Amino acid sequence: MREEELEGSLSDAVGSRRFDGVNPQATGVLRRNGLKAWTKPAPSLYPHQWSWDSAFIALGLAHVDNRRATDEMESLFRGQWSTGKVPHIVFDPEAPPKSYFPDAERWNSSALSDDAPEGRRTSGLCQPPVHAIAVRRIWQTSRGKGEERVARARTFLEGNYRRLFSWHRYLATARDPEGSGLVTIYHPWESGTDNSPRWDAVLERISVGEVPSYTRYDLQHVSDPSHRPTDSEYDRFLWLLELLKRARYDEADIYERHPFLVKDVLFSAILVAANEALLEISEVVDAPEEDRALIEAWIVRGRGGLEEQWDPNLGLCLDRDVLAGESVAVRTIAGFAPLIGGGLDRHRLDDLLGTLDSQDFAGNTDLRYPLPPSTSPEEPGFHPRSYWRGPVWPVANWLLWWSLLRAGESARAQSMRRETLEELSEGGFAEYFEPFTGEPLGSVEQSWTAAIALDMLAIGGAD
Ligand code: 9WN
Repeated sequence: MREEELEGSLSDAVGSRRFDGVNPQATGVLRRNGLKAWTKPAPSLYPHQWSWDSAFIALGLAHVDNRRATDEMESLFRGQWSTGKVPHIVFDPEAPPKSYFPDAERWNSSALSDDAPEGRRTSGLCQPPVHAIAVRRIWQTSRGKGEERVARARTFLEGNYRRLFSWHRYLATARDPEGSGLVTIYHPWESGTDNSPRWDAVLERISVGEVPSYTRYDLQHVSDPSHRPTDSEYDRFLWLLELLKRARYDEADIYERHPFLVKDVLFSAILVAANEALLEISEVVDAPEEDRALIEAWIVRGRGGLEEQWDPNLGLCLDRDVLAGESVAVRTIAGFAPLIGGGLDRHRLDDLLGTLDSQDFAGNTDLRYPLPPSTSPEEPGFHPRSYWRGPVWPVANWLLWWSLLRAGESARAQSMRRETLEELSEGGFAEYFEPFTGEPLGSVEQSWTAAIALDMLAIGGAD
């Protein structure tokens, strides 16, 4: 199904009987996590504004409160760097002290870089660019809701188009000097799948130098430390941060000497899908023809880059370790990147669906629900309770569900939607779930879990 048809089903949004209770509960989570103009990803574990969380949150809010959805995005964009980079965290100066580490002081980005924004403290990294997809959803949900609301949405699009364009241009240039169509990340936090075994080999190669002492606060907010990355993973995360600071967050400097440079296929595929959304937005705002030509070229280049990383043996797309000059052969949900990037021929689509339905992922017979674990249970690095090493993440289900819809795979999409909503009805809006038992893990009341449920409910389907 193409996005326009999907949009058609938005306006008829038939709330499903079976999941009647989910909508008010999800709305309640977003209300409770909401601050004045933006929403915390979780009640206490994440007290600042996170980039891709905010985009998903806006996508969900678009169905219940358009004004809050636009505020969410505008507030995040106030943290945008002059290079176009949208930082992965915009810090809340009013967050309780000692509630999250690394904090604004540790990043120290405004003192180290002239590119950092004025009046806002941010991290120096970025996260996958879901933003244009959310902005398009805000536009779509305004349709048919009266002239005033459409006019407001159009003004919002006009006011934010340039920000989105410069964000995507930054990713297509500073993060892809090779012109490969694939985005280079500098840190596992940029991938959004922080401790995934995708990064193990690259991280192992790095010798960790002296890291100024630190205290982790994240472990206070989960019921069991095994849900979160280990201390040794944190030492590596913090060491990479020190190196980025030494480079004063300068892209050329980082590219020359940083030990973690990886072409992330999931990030790159999200950029392709976001560029499709940006193309539609560019039409609404009547952007210059040369912008549109560039966006179209980024889409083609991005899809080409993903195809280059296809691994026929695993039936998945693989990240590329730039420094080692090789692909990272680990089976994780990131391997479905080409499905998210879209525009596939039947043959490649069937390859991916075959892998999705296999014992490696959603076809694994021991699963509580037929939903893809973040890492394949067949991988040596798999761990069913540890964060991105195995648990099922509803937000990843959303990405696959939405991509299946766009690919015209409505039966599979329906199943992904139904099973996700079942899992949430049973376990609440947890950050992630144990794949074999459905036990909720990580933070409770995670905002993006609630947000994707709202989007799935609004788009509807036969339950
Ligand atoms: C580090 C906020 C973020 C998500 C990431 C998820 C986790 C942070 C952390 O939480 O990362 O950025 O402290 O673990 O991995 O995807 O954006 O929900």
